[in-house]
Amino acid sequence: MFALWYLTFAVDEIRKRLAWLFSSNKPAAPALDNKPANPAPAKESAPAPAPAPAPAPAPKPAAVPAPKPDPPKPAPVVAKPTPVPVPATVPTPPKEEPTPKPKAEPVPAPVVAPPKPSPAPAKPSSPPKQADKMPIPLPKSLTEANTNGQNGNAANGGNVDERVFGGQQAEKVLPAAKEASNDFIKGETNAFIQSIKEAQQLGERKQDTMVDAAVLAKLEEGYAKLAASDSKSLLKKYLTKEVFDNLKNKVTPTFKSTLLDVIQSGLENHDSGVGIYAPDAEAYTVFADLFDPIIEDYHGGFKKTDKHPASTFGDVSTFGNVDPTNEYVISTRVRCGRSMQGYPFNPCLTEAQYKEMEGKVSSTLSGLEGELKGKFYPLTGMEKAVQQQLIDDHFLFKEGDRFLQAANACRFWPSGRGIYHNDAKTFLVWCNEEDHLRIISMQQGGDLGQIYKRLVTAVNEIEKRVPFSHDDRLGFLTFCPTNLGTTIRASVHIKVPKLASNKAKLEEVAAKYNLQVRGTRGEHTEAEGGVYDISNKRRMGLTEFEAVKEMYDGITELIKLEKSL
Ligand code: ADP
Ligand code: CIR
Repeated sequence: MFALWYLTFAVDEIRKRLAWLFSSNKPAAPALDNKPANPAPAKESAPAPAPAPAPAPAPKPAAVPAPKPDPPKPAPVVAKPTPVPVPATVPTPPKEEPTPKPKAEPVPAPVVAPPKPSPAPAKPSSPPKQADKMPIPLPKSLTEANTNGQNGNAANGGNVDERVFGGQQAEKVLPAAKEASNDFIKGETNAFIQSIKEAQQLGERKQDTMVDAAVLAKLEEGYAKLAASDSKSLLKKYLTKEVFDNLKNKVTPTFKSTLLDVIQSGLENHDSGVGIYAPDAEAYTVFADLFDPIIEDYHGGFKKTDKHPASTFGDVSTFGNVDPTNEYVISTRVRCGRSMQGYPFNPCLTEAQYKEMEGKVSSTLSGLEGELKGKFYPLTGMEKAVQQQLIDDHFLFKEGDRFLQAANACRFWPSGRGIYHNDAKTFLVWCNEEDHLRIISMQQGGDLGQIYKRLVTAVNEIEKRVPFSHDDRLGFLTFCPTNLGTTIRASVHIKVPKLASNKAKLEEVAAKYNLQVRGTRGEHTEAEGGVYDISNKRRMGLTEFEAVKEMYDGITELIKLEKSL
């Protein structure tokens, strides 16, 4: 009778502990709104020149709670030095605790050195989801006592044996009954421990593929609003309900980036042209159902089965002056983007990494000679007037880009951001704005040949010193899918008043030659004084040489047309 009572008691006790164990592991109910208590300044609709130097922007609790903890598994997609397979930039385990992934900061700003990729951090995003990372704890009574055959700590509640047989009660127990019960309990306990371990493993596996409730709620809400909007973005065009449902629970293996990390810029900015970014290189694979059709649409037919050609700058002395009579073209610029191996994209970078990268870029560029010789200017500490002048003169990236901010790409601004340029400002390198590096060659007039030659020389020199992320299919890896492949944007600032008298017509004609029209201060800006920025649109599925030629040929045709009107 007594033995039976003990057995019942003991089994019941174990059940209770098991229940506690599982309930204690449930992810804390995530707040539906992850925004920080002090929400960052409302989204600016324009690059509004950031005023005050803004002290370290308080991490804005990303719109997305994505915790991005340590990067454990070998990401399938990892960036390789130059020629590499699918994955991309990848990381090494985060060096520091994931910091909150602030969403966007207003104020902006600088660079670094030698190759050697450094450890990649975890994705600092919103409040680290503790529940995701914490292994399910075993009750002390089970881990210590039952597994070791020793008594647990009574102060902590003691283990089952102690609570059943300990103290006064134990003395009243018949030795045989105690032994029988003990064996039974131990057997049951071992089975429980085994099942708990299995549950832990299952839980950990699940955490790799599950998205928490707060992210899902934001996704559902954002998707519904986008679907009901008149947005012309490629995001809206290709994020069908089917694709959305298929992707909403996925996360990237290393940084745990979610669909929200990918699309939140387009969800917050319905006037986006594209609307998505890759928070980390693996996102291009995990969220391929969305990236692939957008890439195909933007890059003029680059299919998911296509492979980007090998990097080919071709004969740099091929191009001449795109406007020999100097009547239309004010200035010409060719840029390319590069991501440093071993570092993820903006949303996953820690502040320490930003600074480390800046150091590497700065020291690497300090080794350049001749026409490329220059100096690195960190944004941190740069006088506002100097910064604004550089922006006004089209040398420096603007500040407060709401599309980038919404994508969590402006965290820790201006830390790690900066610009390198030679004295003539014909060769420049942006550090850690949208991409890790933007390598730029530009000058007044239309001498594309000279500008391209300078760019190619610079890229070759820098590539000797820094390993960049490259994928066999996608080419050079960048944060925005519009820049993949060659990453080349060759543009002219041009005045074609007759053609531009009808902006829609200008865009239509430009599109015929695969050209894109932007405003004077770049993307998402208006033309000032009739000056348009016209450049090659596609960057994938063709070589660097062909991308530049596309601009050269197209502008030549536009000038002919302007002359004929
Ligand atoms: P990107 O994507 O190439 O970095 P943006 O559209 O953001 O381009 O423009 C960045 C800066 O480069 C802007 O200040 C823009 O005016 C300037 N820019 C682009 N093309 C030219 C050009 N041909 N001549 C002078 N400035 C240019
Ligand atoms: C948009 O969707 O309009 C912005 N996210 C910009 C997209 C393309 N431009 C870019 O800088 N690569």
